[in-house]
Amino acid sequence: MASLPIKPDPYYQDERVSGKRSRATEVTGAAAPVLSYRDENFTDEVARATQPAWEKLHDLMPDVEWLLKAPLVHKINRLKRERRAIILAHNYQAPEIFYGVADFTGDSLELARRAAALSEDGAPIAVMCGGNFMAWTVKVLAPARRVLIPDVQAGCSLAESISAADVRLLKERYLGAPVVTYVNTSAEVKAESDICCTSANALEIVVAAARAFKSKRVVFLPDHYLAMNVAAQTPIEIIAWRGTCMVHERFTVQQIRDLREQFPGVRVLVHPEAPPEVCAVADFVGSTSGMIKDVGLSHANKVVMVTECSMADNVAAANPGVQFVRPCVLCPHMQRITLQKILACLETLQPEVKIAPEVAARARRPIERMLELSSRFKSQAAKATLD
Ligand code: CIZ
Repeated sequence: MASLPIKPDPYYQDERVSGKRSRATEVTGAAAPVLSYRDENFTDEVARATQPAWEKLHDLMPDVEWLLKAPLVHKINRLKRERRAIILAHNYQAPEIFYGVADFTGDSLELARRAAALSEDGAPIAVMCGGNFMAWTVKVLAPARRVLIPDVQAGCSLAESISAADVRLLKERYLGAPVVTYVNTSAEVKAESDICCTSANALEIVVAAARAFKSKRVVFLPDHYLAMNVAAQTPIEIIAWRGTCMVHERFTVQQIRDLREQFPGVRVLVHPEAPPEVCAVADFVGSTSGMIKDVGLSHANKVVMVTECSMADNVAAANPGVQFVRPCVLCPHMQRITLQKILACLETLQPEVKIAPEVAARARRPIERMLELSSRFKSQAAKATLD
């Protein structure tokens, strides 16, 4: 695998911003304690309306935190209905957003698909709770819809590592090689790319792109570790960029060894944005959606989630009875999205995502190619299962 010079990542932060946590808590699934406290914000109506979310969240946060958050959840849900808005929340969003206000949850591919499939008349406004690149993707796929993002600064260290000019230079240098671009990029970078991929379909897309371009090599942008993890599974030469995810790059093999020693028999799930040596000691390597499926399919009763903290919390809440060990790292960008900002965004209908129409039109093609191919992979897999 060839790789290109390291670019400084302007978003790189240290422990003060991107906190590391490690917890081994069991989400019991027992009924949520009834909260008898009432004040002018936490009223009977709020308590009743937010009870379903509290049932999911009570093992993850203290009562006093919910008393402050539930009134906001209630206000957001009311305003959302009035505005006929939909709230999309990425798997990395905080549990009160994921379980409290989201209409759709999932990885960026699932959310983009959802947004594209919904009629713009029925849901003219989409609020994207996730990274700004996810909101750009929604806007690219549904240009007539008003797309809002509660905090435009919710970026991504991967997206910030590469510009459209970098991609143009790469295309000149590796003439004829298809450019496969991870979804964690700007619309401008996507516009220069041949096809997009997510962590759920990176290998299949690389293989399909090499075949379509009759090329023995593929330029894969911008995640260096994801590129290395793909390169380990195919003879295709991968030309990689030097971007990294500031969350997943921080996990180490030693950490996994220590966890295995502390929790014998634990099933270790690792995201492919983690370094290859960490992936090598995992029981399962996959995207956020892949991890969620693995928890259900493996029937493991002790699981280590090697990923972002909120993602691990959300999966734990959905799987009572499984003991989750969460040696997680907080994504400071995802943490920028808060209930207060979602409410403000619905009140003011700002900040709205705008993309120059010519950039959007060019960025749409590689995303649509990916969506088309990944539905083909899905139907082939379904057919293989039936056969
Ligand atoms: O595609 C996504 O949503 C990302 C960024 C990661 C994943 O594994 O789902």
